[in-house]
Amino acid sequence: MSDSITTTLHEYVIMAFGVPATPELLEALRGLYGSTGDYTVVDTVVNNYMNNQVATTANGAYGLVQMVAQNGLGVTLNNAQAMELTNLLVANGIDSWSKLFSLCSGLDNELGVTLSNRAAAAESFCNALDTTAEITAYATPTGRATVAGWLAGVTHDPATLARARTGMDSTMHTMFNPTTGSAQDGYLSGARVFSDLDRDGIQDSGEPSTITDSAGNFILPAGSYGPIIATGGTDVLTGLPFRGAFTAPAGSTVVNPLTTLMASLVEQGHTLAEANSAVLAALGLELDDPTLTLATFDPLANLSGANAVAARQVLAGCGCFSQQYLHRGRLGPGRGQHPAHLFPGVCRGGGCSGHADR
Ligand SMILES: [Ca+2]
Ligand SMILES: [Ca+2]
Repeated sequence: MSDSITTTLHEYVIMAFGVPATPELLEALRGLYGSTGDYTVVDTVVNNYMNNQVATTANGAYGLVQMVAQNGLGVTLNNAQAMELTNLLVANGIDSWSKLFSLCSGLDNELGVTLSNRAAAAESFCNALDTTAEITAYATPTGRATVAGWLAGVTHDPATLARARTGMDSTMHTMFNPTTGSAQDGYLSGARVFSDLDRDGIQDSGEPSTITDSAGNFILPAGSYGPIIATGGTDVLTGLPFRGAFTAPAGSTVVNPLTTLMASLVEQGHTLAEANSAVLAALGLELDDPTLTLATFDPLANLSGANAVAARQVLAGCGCFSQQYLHRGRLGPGRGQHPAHLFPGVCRGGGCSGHADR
């Protein structure tokens, strides 16, 4: 169910906890609302909970104001600012936690949009949290920290909400399970693979990383829910060093030139399904198995059997992009290239057929 009450309750839970409500918590809060038809009981719960936290939080009340601003609005306040804001709020009659929550919930500026976008992402998460395994994983400290990081990536920018919602079930799977996959031009051995949690194209400290084995396989730990980037290593088909960088949308099980195109589209706010269709259409490809996408289809593993034709077509597409763009550095992460600009003419006409059998 999506209505203004649900949205408001999600906003309140985000401000208090920094993570989405579980279906169970949301239902409990809706029950409190339903018992009165207004927020009086919910407000009492909010005030009791937050007042209990004051004693246990560093910096007391203004430490909690800092937390609410960070969790809900994405605003970082230093101690002095938090103290000043707290005094200002109280001086203006915002003298209870429920009044503060209500004030934040009603903001109609960028900060308010951040909070409502986070509530929308939280609602998607809450709706997708529907198996015992997911609920159990979310109840662990690591699970909650992972999801808090995911939610903190949502701002007033609608693209951040679209990205957070993209493939919610597979996003959730990646949050709570290791990601296994393979890096490929030919398979890339000894390549560095990392999860770009903050999506800046650079491997930062704290971002999970690993090195591919001799067959190009990698395992990233649970919580690696950002785009996957592979650099370096050796192409085991040619024996040549790989000097480029490939990217794949979060949750992918392959990283290759075509996932790089998909990742670029997803980064612009397209869904995984849209990105998959766009790349397939641009290259005139069709996957025989409709449950697969380019983010999960391993062409090198399908060179014989039912998917052989598709596999050869995908490799042909990979080869074309490798040759014409990636190796010239025109499609590196952070280059800001729109894949649509790269599509016309590629893989049509001369110069490409030779890659089909590589
Ligand atoms: Ca689920
Ligand atoms: Ca990064």
